[in-house]
Formats: sequence, structure tokens, C-alpha cells
Amino acid sequence: MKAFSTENLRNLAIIGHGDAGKTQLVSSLLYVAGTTPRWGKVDEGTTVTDYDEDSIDKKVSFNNNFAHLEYGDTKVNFIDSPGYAAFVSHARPACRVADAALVVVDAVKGIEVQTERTWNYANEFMLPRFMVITKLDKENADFGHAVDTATESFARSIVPFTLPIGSEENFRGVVDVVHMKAYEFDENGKAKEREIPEKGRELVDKTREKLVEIVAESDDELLEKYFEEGTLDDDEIYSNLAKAIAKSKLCPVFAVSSENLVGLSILLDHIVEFGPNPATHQIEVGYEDLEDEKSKIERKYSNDEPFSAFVFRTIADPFAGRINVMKVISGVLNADDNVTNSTQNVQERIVSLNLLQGKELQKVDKAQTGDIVAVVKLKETQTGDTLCAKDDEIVYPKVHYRDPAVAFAIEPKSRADEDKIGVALHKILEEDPSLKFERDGQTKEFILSGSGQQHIEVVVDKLKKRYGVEVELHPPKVPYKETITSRVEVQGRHKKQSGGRGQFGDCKVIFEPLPSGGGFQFEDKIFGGSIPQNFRPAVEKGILEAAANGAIAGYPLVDFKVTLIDGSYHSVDSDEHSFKAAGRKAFRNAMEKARPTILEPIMDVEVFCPQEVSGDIMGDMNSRRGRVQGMDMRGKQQIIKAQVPLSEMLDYQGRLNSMTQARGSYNMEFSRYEPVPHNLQGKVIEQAREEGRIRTHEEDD
Ligand SMILES: Nc1nc2c(ncn2[C@@H]2O[C@H](COP(=O)(O)OP(=O)(O)OP(=O)(O)O)[C@@H](O)[C@H]2O)c(=O)[nH]1
Ligand SMILES: [Mg+2]
Repeated sequence: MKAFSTENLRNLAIIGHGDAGKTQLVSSLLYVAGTTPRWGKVDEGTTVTDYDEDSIDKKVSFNNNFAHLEYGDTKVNFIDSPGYAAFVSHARPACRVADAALVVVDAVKGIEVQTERTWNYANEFMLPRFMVITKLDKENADFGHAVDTATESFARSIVPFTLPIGSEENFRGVVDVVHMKAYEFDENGKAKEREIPEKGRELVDKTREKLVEIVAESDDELLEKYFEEGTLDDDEIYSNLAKAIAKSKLCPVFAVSSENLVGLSILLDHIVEFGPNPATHQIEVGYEDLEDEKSKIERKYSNDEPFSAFVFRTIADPFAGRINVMKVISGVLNADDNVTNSTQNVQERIVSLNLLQGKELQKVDKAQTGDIVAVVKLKETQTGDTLCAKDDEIVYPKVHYRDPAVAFAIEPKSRADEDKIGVALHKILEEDPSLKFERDGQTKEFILSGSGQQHIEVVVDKLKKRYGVEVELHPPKVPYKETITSRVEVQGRHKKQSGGRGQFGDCKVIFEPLPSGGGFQFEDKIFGGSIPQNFRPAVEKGILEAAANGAIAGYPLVDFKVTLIDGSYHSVDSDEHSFKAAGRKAFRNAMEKARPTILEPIMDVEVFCPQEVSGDIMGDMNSRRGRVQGMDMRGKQQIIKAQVPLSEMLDYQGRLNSMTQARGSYNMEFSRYEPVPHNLQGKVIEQAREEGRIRTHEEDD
């Protein structure tokens, strides 16, 4: 395949609610464009982008996958992102690198909870948007209603570029309101021009009028001309529509069916004509050193700039090995190039440069600015890294995932499983940065955290099927933390005389609370040499070690500051070990007076439900210690926003299903930590004791 110039590239993030029809849309577009000779179907497990065994089985996309098509002189790259709550966070990195988002909306359901969430991701990156109303062939599909809910949800100009001709099973064609033409489609999705039907003509004219007004209002001169002449030239309209889309002032809407291949080729025409190319961004900001705000560097989206690329996805392919997918932000990347991974400060050689068509790697010689390419067999490179020219280093900031919402303990079923679990999980985590895996310091359990039960279950499945590792999943745990609530000054003195050389360390420190999220700070305020310089870090280490085991229930103590003010030492008996022990002792003494308390995660929860059950939903929220923040309507759906402690949400899905006859859905994201109310702390402590989390400190003495 030839290398496409920047102007002829379109990078689209396909985003939207779970099951909206994103993957099918991509597969149908590939077929209509003649890229794939066979028409891939989700229901037959034959799409290009849902290629892994699990996706085929469950008909769900789990991570970003890739496809591309050639349409005239233009190459369109698709990033097909997941829409189910547990996996939707991957749509964020997709939005980070795309030049426009294609927001896919189910014509029967209208805007749904993850449509809003992914729309917000696109907002974060100021991404221009196209909206596709799909499944218009289905019973109860309603284009007008879907557009109305979109307008209600996203206060901005959302205007159809195409309108449907016919509805439900008779949805056969579209009117292109921009060019004022109408089309019908044959069984291969090929468009045949027809006249604009009289029925619905009024809506066509009104929509067209609205587009012309938007263009006129974008520019004073045009506005004047519009007032004088009552309309504008077509060319003026077209070029200004493209500008309005690029500036996110206008979101065009398209009517399609991926099942009947209606409207798809016209959608492609518009993507090519009006979609922003990568150079529309103009510049990308990176840093010489990420830690230093002032070391800012700008790169133009141009082949003439030094090479730089941002890696936003890693695939652990069972055959090819590790595949890093990246967007070329500036310059040109050639197969055989030697480049620098500026995030990790290592050199890498581009041995194998490819495009990805689903799982298929297609070798290419080079990639120009703006293209999305897959590099196989890099040694160290990970998701979030920057690759760049050796002599022109730049680092781009990573896309951060939110903290995982729930944690599960997983237990290897046998010794053999325990041996293999580390390597297997390492590979799975490489592919999915929204997961976290750690060993609990106190209970020694393997803790796997993710965005929900479904997320973790998919990992457990993959461990078994792909890596042959069997684990048992224990009920979810709440990642409590602890903190202190008052300032205290304490001494920590460690002295031991047991034959031979003794041990001696002594420190005086102040413990004080930091605001929520403040982490840990250590300040050395010793004047003179009451503790020699080289022993002071040992005091800090000792305190941190003790803090990891908490003060009340064995959960890590956070959000506090320690100031070292004084101490004493012994010229023979003092050593690092003694001062660490002194630090631990200071910690324990402090905890007796600093009024420690337990913290629990509070979640932002959004519930979508039918209006008639909203009273029940709110009552139930109250019984879960939830605070309702607001209510809103989306078409016939009610949205309830609340803040609820995680410990009260562990069984929510089941309860929501029974309250709404499975018509409700919800979204949950970590917000912050807050103290557990006093009357409930006893229960948390009791539970921690049962788990063997609370340790005695005898070993310190
Ligand atoms: N009738 C009809 N069904 C469709 C259409 N598009 C998709 N579907 C069906 O809708 C279901 C979901 O389609 P997908 O393309 O997997 O949806 P998705 O948005 O990719 O789902 P996730 O990636 O899991 O979020 C499948 O059963 C498709 O066959 C359409 O235009 N018409
Ligand atoms: Mg999908």
C-alpha cells in the first residue's frame, strides 16, 4: 500500500454506548468501500475489528481495534472502541489520537449513558465530531427522536447532513441535505441517485436553511451577504461547513443502516469532504522533560518536522508478539529507522512497520505524519510512550486512566497456576492499562482491580483460555485507607543491648494531617547534627513501612506529613536499621494520639432509568448512604446523579435490574476518599481482623 500524505488521511475514533453498532458500522463501511471482499458481521463473528475469540463469543468489543480503507485518494483509519461500561475507558486514548470522533447512536435507543461519557472524552481532547444514527432498519427506529435527544444532551449545533427516506424495514435511501441530492442503495451499498421525494420536503428545506444560517453566522462578511442575497454560494457553504466541524461548532448527523448498507457510501463521501485531516490540529505540545513545565516543545503536523509518535495501544499477539500501535505526530517513520523512546530513555529499532487491518499485519515501508501504524518487536516500548528522532527528543504526556473502581482477590488454583500467573497478568496488563494488579502487603493476596466485575471476569477468562492459568475469584473488596486527624509531636526511641554491639536510634517528629489526596510528605528540619545526615532517610523509611500497615484496620495510612525536628545518636551503636526502627516506633506513638480514622472510596454514580421508577431508585440510593446530586431527562429516560460509597455499590447491578426490569443502566467512577462514619468503623475493623489484616508489632521490638 502506498504511503498517504497528511491531507489525505482521516483518523476516526468510533465511540458510543455498548451495542450501539460501532463494530458493525466499521465492517459494513469496509465492505461498501470494496476493501474487504466479504461482508463481516458481528452476529456471525466475522467482523474485522472484533477478531479475538472472546469478542466473537460474547459479541462485545473489549479494547481498541483498528481498520482502514481507501476511498479515492483518501485513507480512512478507524479506531473501533468499546462501549460497555467496563471497557469504555479505552475510548479516551482513542479520542486522544483521532482527528475526529464518529459518535454512533442506536436509532431505537437514542442517547445512552456511555454515549454521554464518550462524548465527554471527545470534549476533553476538543475533538471534532460526526454523529451516526444507525440501525434505522429496525422496528421502532426513530431518527427524529434520536436527533432530539442528542440536541438535548449536548447543547451545540447538531444538524443532519443526511435525512432518511423511508423508515424501519422500508428505510432505503437518504437525502444529502448539503448537496441537495437523494440516493437509494443496492444490496452492496452502492448509491444510485434519485429525486428528492416530495414527502418530507419541508424538513429537507428547513434543515438546509439551518446549515446555511450556521455558515452565515460564522463570519461577518458572509452574514451580510446572506442578508442581502438570501442565500450563499455552494462553495462558500461547503468550505465553511468543514471549518465549523473542525472547530467543533457543528456536529453533522448521518442516517444509516449497517444491516441494509443504506447511507454508508454517502457517509464516506462526507467524511472525506468535511472531515478534518491530521494537520488541522496544527501543533502538538510535548516536553523535553515531562516534569518541567517550562521545557515545552511544539511540533507541527508536518512531514518536514523531526519524527515523533505517540504509542496509545499495545497488543499481546499470540503469534507476532508485542505490537505497539502509534500515531505519527510529526515527520516520517521508515522501516529500519533507529529511534529513541524518550519516555523510557532507550533506543529502539523499527524492524517491522505495518498497518493493522483487524488482526492482520500489512507491511509498509514508511508512514507519514498523521498516519496510524503498528510496530512489531520493539524491546521496551509500552502504551503511553513517545518515540522520536534521536537528535530531536520530545516526550508527550501519557493518557491517564482513572483509578480502577473495584478490587477482587484472585487465588491461583494450583501451585503451577501460581507460578504462571505473574507472566500472564503482565501481558494482560500491558494490553489494558485500566487494570491494576498488586500483592496486598498484609494479607499476601493477589489483588486485581478494574472498572467492574465484568471487567475482572473477562480477565479471568483470558487467563484460562489464552494462558492456561486457572484462578478463583473472591468477592470484591473495598480499598479502604486510613489517615490521621490531628497534629502531634512524638518521640521514637529504639534501644537494644543483646550481647555484642547494641542498637540505638532516636528521633523526634511531628505528624500532621494533609488534605484529601495529599499523599505523603517528609520534611527534614533538624538544625545541627542531632541525627547524622546519612541516617535521616532511614527514619522516613521506617515511618513509611509502618504506615503501609495502617493504624487501625491494617489499611495503608495516607495524606499526612512528617517533619523531623530532633533526635540523638550513639557513635558506635547507631546504624540505619536502628533509625528505621526508631521511625516505626515514632509512628506507633503518634497513632495513639493523632486520632486516626478509616477512609473509604466515594464514587460518582450516574443511573439511567425509565422515569416511572426514578422514585424507587432515589429511595434505594438513600438507603445506600448516597447523596443525590441532580436529575435530568434524556428523551423518556431519567438520569440520576449521585455520590455513593463504594462499599454500598458492590451489589448494585442486580438490584438495579430488579428495580427496572433490566431497563436501567449505570456508570460509576472513582471520585475521592472520605472518612467512614464513626458508627460504621467498627464493622470495617471487624472485617479486617477476620481477613488477618491487622498485625501486631512485636517483631519490631
Ligand atoms: N438491525 C441492525 N442491527 C445492527 C445494526 N448495526 C449493528 N447491529 C447489531 O447490533 C449488535 C451490536 O453491534 P456491534 O457493532 O457489535 O455494537 P458495538 O457498538 O460495536 O458494541 P460494543 O463494541 O460491544 O460496545 C449486533 O448484534 C449487530 O448485528 C444495524 O444497522 N441494523
Ligand atoms: Mg464493538
